[in-house]
Amino acid sequence: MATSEELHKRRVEAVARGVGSTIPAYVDRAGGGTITDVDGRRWIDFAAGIAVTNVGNSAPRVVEAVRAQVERFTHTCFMVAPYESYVAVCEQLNAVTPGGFEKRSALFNSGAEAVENAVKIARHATGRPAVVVFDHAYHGRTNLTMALTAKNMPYKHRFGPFAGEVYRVPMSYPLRDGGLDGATAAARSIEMIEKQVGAENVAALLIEPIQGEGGFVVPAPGFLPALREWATAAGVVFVADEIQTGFCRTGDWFACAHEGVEPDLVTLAKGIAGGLPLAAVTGRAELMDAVHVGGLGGTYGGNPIACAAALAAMETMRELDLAAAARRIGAVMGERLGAIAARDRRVAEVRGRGAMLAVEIVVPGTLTPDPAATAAISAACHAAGLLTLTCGTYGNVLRFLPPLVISDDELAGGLDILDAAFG
Ligand code: PLZ
Repeated sequence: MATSEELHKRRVEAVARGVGSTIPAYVDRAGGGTITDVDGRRWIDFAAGIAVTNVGNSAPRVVEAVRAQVERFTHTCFMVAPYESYVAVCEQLNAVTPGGFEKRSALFNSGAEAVENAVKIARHATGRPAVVVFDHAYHGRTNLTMALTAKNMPYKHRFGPFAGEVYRVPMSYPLRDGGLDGATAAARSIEMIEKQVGAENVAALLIEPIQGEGGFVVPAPGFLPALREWATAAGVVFVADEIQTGFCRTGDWFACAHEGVEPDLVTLAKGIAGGLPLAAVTGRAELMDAVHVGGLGGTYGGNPIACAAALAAMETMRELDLAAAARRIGAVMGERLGAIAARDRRVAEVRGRGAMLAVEIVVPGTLTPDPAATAAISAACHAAGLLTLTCGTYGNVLRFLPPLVISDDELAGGLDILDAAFG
């Protein structure tokens, strides 16, 4: 087998430079909480492929379901010749997402595509043009979702012009907004919408209940409920982007549930299918069904292999109670991160929920972001055998997203490496 170094040489000659990788090691196999490269080096996995392999890599039920489906048929296109698993995935999503009302779902391939479709549905159903998003938001890399995403580098730089009718308002970011309470932070955002856009022009308010790429920003309690309440009164479709927070990651099936918020539409991807590409929009039947027949779709949306994987992944989440596992992981991680924060003044804050935790790194005694220190700590983790990711508008957040099936030993081992990386 070629070595990672040899593969990297080939990659540089074959793969476009614009596609980056966190580590220069090439994967041979991955499972549970570990990734092994072609040279036999191992990393404890605190990335889960960016919050995708919540059920673990090659989870047994997923492997079995995919294998069985591949042998029956690989693709007919649901828009041409439909099949049961697509319907079954939609039934389950309608049942597990927050909100007791009648729902419908539609399936797509990627998170960005789900977000695009949520906006299409909200615009079609309301007849209004504007979409409101937040500072630090991340919603994808397609043209519309680049417009919805906040951060220029690397996501938007020189890729414009961008789609119109997108308006950005402040996020509740307790560390950086002087600790505004949720209701006050929401009032500030709402006033900006009403003054600068006009509620009657707004089709959708789109928000990550805990921001992912933007820095694992957890809004102050009350922020999401206040926005939800305003959206209801204003006839605005409240869209929760649960692409990173979803499928047990935060200790509940969906992050909105922690504050009892019921979105009109939810965008889903990542954790939904144990690593196979699948995404969805789930929401109120009257909004979803407002769109004319043929108005939603795509060649591969709800591919049968991905649907089989999703059914198996959701079964695994129920069987192993991965929401409870995420809460346990969060308790263990939170304690260790708290101890690091207590001794290292570069840690401004430990935040997140369940198995979606992060630390924000600053110049001690200030709130000045320190992306260089963040990158150095992350690099030390990689060198010592722990795969960590960074995020944040300022590149100064170290985030931890282990698979929810990680063993106690792997989790403890990973936290030991992290602890040592802080020095
Ligand atoms: N919405 C909340 O987190 C994807 C992006 C990685 P796709 N986040 C990882 C990168 O650098 O491209 C994401 C997300 C939220 C939407 C998306 C987009 O999902 O499946 O990557 O299109």
